[in-house]
Amino acid sequence: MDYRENVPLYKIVLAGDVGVGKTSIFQRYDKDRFIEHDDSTFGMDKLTKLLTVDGKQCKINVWDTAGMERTRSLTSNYYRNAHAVIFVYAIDDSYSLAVLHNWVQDVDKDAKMALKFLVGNKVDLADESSEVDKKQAELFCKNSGLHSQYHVSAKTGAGVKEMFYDIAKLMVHNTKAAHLNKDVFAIAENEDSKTTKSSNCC
Ligand SMILES: Nc1nc2c(ncn2[C@@H]2O[C@H](COP(=O)(O)OP(=O)(O)O)[C@@H](O)[C@H]2O)c(=O)[nH]1
Ligand SMILES: [Mg+2]
Repeated sequence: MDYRENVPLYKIVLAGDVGVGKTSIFQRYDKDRFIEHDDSTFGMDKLTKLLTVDGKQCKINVWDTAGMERTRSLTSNYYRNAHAVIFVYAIDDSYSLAVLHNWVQDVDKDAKMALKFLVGNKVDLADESSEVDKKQAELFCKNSGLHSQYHVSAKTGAGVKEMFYDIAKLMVHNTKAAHLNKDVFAIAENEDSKTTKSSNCC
């Protein structure tokens, strides 16, 4: 489908420390699979999905860091024109939540218009090794101006699809998001030939 058709496209980027599960969330959403791996440079790139939200079609363009956060080489281009940023921490690692304030600062600089979300990944480990309690996460959301929070497991798939759908729904109803669209269309057209792309309708 051509991006110039009248289907809004929303850029959603994943942010957060190495090892929290960004690539795994991306893959779970992309291909509904989980690949156990130890190599944190293992990374994906971008995907596009077509969704129908409240009877309206939209596309979401999800970006993964592809391991660039390891060398702190994430450029402002990564965040530029993002409609939404999902800050990921792992529920078994309280440090991964603590460091997110650095990421929020970058986003506030490079993607001022973006809506910000928090997601606690690895909820499948909640019984054995949960380190972050609900209150801590809530406080972080409040102090950092985040819109809302989710809990998911890339391993089991719990909550992943629902999170992206919910964010897409917020984008569809967010009038500010419409202003960014022209630029994101251009990015998507440029990237189209070299990205991981799938178009699944939910
Ligand atoms: N138990 C569990 N492990 C996960 C989950 N998501 C990712 N992992 C593991 O966490 C490690 C880091 O995942 P990765 O997706 O590479 O994180 P990234 O560096 O943020 O992209 C890998 O060993 C994954 O197998 C999850 O939901 N549950
Ligand atoms: Mg990764």
